[in-house]
Amino acid sequence: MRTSSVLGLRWPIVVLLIVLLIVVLYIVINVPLLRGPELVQNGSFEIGNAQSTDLENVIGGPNCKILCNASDSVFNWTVSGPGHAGDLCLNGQARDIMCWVTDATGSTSKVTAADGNRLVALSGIFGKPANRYGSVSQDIPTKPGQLYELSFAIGSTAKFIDPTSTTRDVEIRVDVAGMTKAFPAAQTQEVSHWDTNTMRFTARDQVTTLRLSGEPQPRLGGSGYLGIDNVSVRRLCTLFMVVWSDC
Ligand SMILES: [Ca+2]
Repeated sequence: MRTSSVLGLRWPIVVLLIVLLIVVLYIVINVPLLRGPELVQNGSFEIGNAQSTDLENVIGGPNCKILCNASDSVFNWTVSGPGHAGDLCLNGQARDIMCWVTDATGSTSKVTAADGNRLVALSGIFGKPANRYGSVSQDIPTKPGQLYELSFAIGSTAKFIDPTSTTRDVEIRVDVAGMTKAFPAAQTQEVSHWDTNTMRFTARDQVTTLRLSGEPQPRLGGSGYLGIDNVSVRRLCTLFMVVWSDC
């Protein structure tokens, strides 16, 4: 008895190949792709006024510029924070809300940048509780309904633990497009350790505010150095969307 065949293949094998082809095609057209320009300006914190000013001085050695609340030293970013209790800049704003490391390569702290030669330590330079760490935020252009991917690096270290704290468990909280998500800093034995984290969000407005804040992990209440660098937001499209909607 003869068995039906296509190109010499038995029908069950032909059906299996067709199913596999459909599955592969489905996966390929639905794989998310990063598209379009970088939407975060100065995401690596490389650009700004790195000189000492009347308000904000650069401390040599760690090469840290001590920022006041609402400082304009780091271009494109809005910086804020409560700083240290009772410690104010000459303009009356909170002092040491965070530390902008202006030359990581030459820093005596040996904390390196994740990208380039500069980074921000949301913890500031003088030890303080993590509930007084700073935030960086930026408005980025978005399209309502469009999917985006945020990526950023969190820096941690085995050094610089606040002596008044018994733990170093800190995190960066992201607030974007109505979403909030916390990313713990890694425990490390290294002097300078970076982890890249990603998060996807769907824009609701034509301008989306991205905010990254240093804070203690809720149950642990830690303290210590908390770095941030290399912040990026790109549009995210599937191949299907690229072909059919020019995403
Ligand atoms: Ca950088």
